[in-house]
Amino acid sequence: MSLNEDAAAALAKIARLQDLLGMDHFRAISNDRAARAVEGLSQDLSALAESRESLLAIDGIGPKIADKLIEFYRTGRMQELDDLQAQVPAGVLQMLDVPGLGPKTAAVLWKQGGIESIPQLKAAIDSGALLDLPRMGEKSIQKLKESIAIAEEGQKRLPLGVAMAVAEDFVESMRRVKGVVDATYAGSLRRGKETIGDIDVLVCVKKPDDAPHVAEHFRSLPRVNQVLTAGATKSSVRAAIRADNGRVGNGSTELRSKGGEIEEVSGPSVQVDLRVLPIEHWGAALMYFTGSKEHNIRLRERALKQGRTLNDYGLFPEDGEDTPPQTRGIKPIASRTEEEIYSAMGLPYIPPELREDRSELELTKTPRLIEIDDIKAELHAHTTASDGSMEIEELATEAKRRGFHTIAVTDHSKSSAIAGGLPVDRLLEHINAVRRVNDRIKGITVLAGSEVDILADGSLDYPDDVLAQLDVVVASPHTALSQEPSVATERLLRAIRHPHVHILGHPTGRLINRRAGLSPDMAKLIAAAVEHDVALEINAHWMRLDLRDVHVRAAVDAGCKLAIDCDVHAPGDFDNLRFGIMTARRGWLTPDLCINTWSATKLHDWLQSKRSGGTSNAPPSKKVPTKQPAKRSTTEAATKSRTKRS
Ligand code: DGT
Ligand code: CA
Ligand code: CA
Ligand code: ZN
Repeated sequence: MSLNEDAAAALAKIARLQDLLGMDHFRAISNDRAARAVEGLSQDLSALAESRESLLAIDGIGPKIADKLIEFYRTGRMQELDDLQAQVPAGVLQMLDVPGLGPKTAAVLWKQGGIESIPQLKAAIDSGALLDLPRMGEKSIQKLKESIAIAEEGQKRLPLGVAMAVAEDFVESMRRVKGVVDATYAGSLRRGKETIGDIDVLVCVKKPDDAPHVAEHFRSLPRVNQVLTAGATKSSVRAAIRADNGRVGNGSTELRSKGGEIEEVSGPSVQVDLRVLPIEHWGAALMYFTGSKEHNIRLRERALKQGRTLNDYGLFPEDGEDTPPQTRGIKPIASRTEEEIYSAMGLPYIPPELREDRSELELTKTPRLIEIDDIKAELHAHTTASDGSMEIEELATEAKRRGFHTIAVTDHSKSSAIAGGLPVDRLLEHINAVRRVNDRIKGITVLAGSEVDILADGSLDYPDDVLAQLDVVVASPHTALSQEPSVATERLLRAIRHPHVHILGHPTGRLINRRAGLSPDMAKLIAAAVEHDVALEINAHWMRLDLRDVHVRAAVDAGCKLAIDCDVHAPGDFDNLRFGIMTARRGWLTPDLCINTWSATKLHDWLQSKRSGGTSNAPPSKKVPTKQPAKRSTTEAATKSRTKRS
């Protein structure tokens, strides 16, 4: 499927380059026509490209195009495309990707205006120089300006937490529309990827006649500020991301303090794609539009091997016909639910977060991945003592309200001066204050900890005898985040080997879309963490998600302990837990390896085990009412329930 799409894109690009370079327009037309033919193919190109004849049988594909497709299938490239691209400056190629900027206009800008990049184009618009060129009037320049703004915005992928708030708003609105049976988000958002290209919303209707008004309703929702395409069953819009919506304005102070960067990453709008579907093939469509493309490709290959064909309408018997089975009245083998389809293909249900073609089709049963209700402790939280917004007691009360048996107070250490890090004497007072709250409050254990800076050389920001008095030590890098990978590895290894460290906090220090952070040798860190019994943190804030999914997977494979923590600075930060859970699930994490899922006794014993010197005066675990929350099977329910309680 993605092969078809990529091949079609390559042909379309050839056409645009031919027009840009002023070559024979008829050749451009035939490449463009072929691109659309390939895009509309119901069969995968990989099956067709084996025989030139079957390609030639397709309307719109002649001998030259067939050869290009075979070349693309075999090598992943088209020589002709490479040759054309070599004749055009890189900046002009980028200009071609601006929606609404056609090749003829680009040619005028480039050849006659000497404009070779988007920044140059913007400058020419601002200076009024564009008006001197042919084809350029006030109106077309205004349109061009808008298109550039959209293209630049579109290049940014949105952080998961930002996209989620928008998507849930759409889904909730669509659920209330008359005739709608169900609505959900699919795509990368449902898979819990750390960034989202666009939001895919699926709506299920009982009667096909309802589709047009449902789609119309979608396009007129208050967030919609531009309609890109409008159809009865398909529409695309750009939707506003408002800072006053949900958790967007609710980031931690640590992150917010850096000059409104959250507004900046959020960007003003995001594309939302809608598909309206009948209930009969809801499962097949949900599966198809959840992706990933790579997972879908593997599934289709598997179906073909089983003598079947899988598409967004269902799993059908393969009969060698070119026309899609659903248009010929063929009854699907399975189509209503994802479970049915996976099952008919001899597979266990595969949770969306695993659908990345990372060996998930080798599973023989659905793994019991971690869920939000498994989490019983928050081990990384700040108070007003450093840069948090809550007093110790408020924090503890909020944690208790959310059903945790343990909350660790881990304010910043002395070197984090901007974040109000505590010098040793104030830390010692703070420990006492935490102990007093713990004595007073019932139903939750409040632990005295610290988020201690890992200094550039890997030493910790407090002396050992001070660290030994803490119940929990989260060691995190906050500065020198552009160190060489080998230096970063040694630095973090040193922290892991420190006998008083329990958790390595946000190990790389990256901020999504903002800062790459450290690139240590993760395999070495994981091995050391296993050896020294240190938990690696998945920081649940959507701007961090650090560890990232692939590193979680490596840690899980190595049997490394993991912590999922919200790095709480404000009450709303607890709501970010779901994003940490999604990341953990993408790393195939089961509850046992996650220390936040353990019973109070098990967790406190483990923390204590790193205090064998006996210097700690940690409080004993408290009895907490054990109400076991309902287990949920679907991701959405699993990751949402905690926020619902707030
Ligand atoms: P994104 O939006 O870049 O974060 O990633 P996705 O995975 O949400 O991708 P998107 O929005 O382009 O498409 C949503 C899902 O729909 C995708 O994961 C697979 C499926 N899909 C949509 N169009 C196509 C297509 O033309 N070919 C294939 N293979 N799959 C498609
Ligand atoms: Ca998407
Ligand atoms: Ca999409
Ligand atoms: Zn922190």
